[in-house]
Amino acid sequence: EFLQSVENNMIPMQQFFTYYRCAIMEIETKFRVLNEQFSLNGESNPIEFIQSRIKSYGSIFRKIMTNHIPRNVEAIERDINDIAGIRVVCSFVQDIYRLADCFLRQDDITLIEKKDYINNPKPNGYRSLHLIVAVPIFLENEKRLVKAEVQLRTIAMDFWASLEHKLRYKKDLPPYQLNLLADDLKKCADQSAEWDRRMQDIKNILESN
Ligand code: 0O2
Repeated sequence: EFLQSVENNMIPMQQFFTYYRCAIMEIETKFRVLNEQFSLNGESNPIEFIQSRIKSYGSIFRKIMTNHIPRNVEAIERDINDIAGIRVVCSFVQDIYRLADCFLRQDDITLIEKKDYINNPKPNGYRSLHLIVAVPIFLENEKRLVKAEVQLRTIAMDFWASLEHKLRYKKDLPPYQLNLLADDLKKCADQSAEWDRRMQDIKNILESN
């Protein structure tokens, strides 16, 4: 049904997803270039790894249903920000903000929204810096602005989020057990935030001497 709604709006499915794949390529390259440049300055590479994904049909369709998004291409492009998702994982929190600043200063990147869940974690303990951006992609006869969600996190934040993600989809446990696990995960989130702070402090001391 979702496929049909996109096809009916004249953008063949393959082309629709190609735009987002191109946006991912552009953004990944920008972060890889920054990673190289930081190492030229005599610093170690700030990025541990980058993971990118195109949102699945099922997941796009669920969002259409839960957020009551009209089933046409314009609405899907306008209302779903994370069809293209790029996750940049670093060791240290300060590198996240530095990379985000360098990326956002580039004159072809338009910031649509910034959500700082590092300084303002979600109540469950989730931390990451989210940037919703638009990036131009250059095709044979047109330039197209494509939206993407960039998530920047530390290894510790990423480790936590992947475990918490499993809990979110675990519906077959009794509620009391889910609550206990959620409480435990919140404690782990607080401890990992503390760990990130201490590791950063140690790095700063090592670099200042
Ligand atoms: P998936 O499976 O990772 O794609 P929006 O996406 O804008 O409609 P919201 O909540 O305003 O909804 O956006 P937000 O807070 O920026 O979160 C979007 C994405 O961040 C999520 O995508 C997750 O990848 C991640 N995220 C946000 N909160 C949490 C959390 O509490 N735990 C974990 N593990 N990840 C989180 P999706 O589409 O929900 O999921």
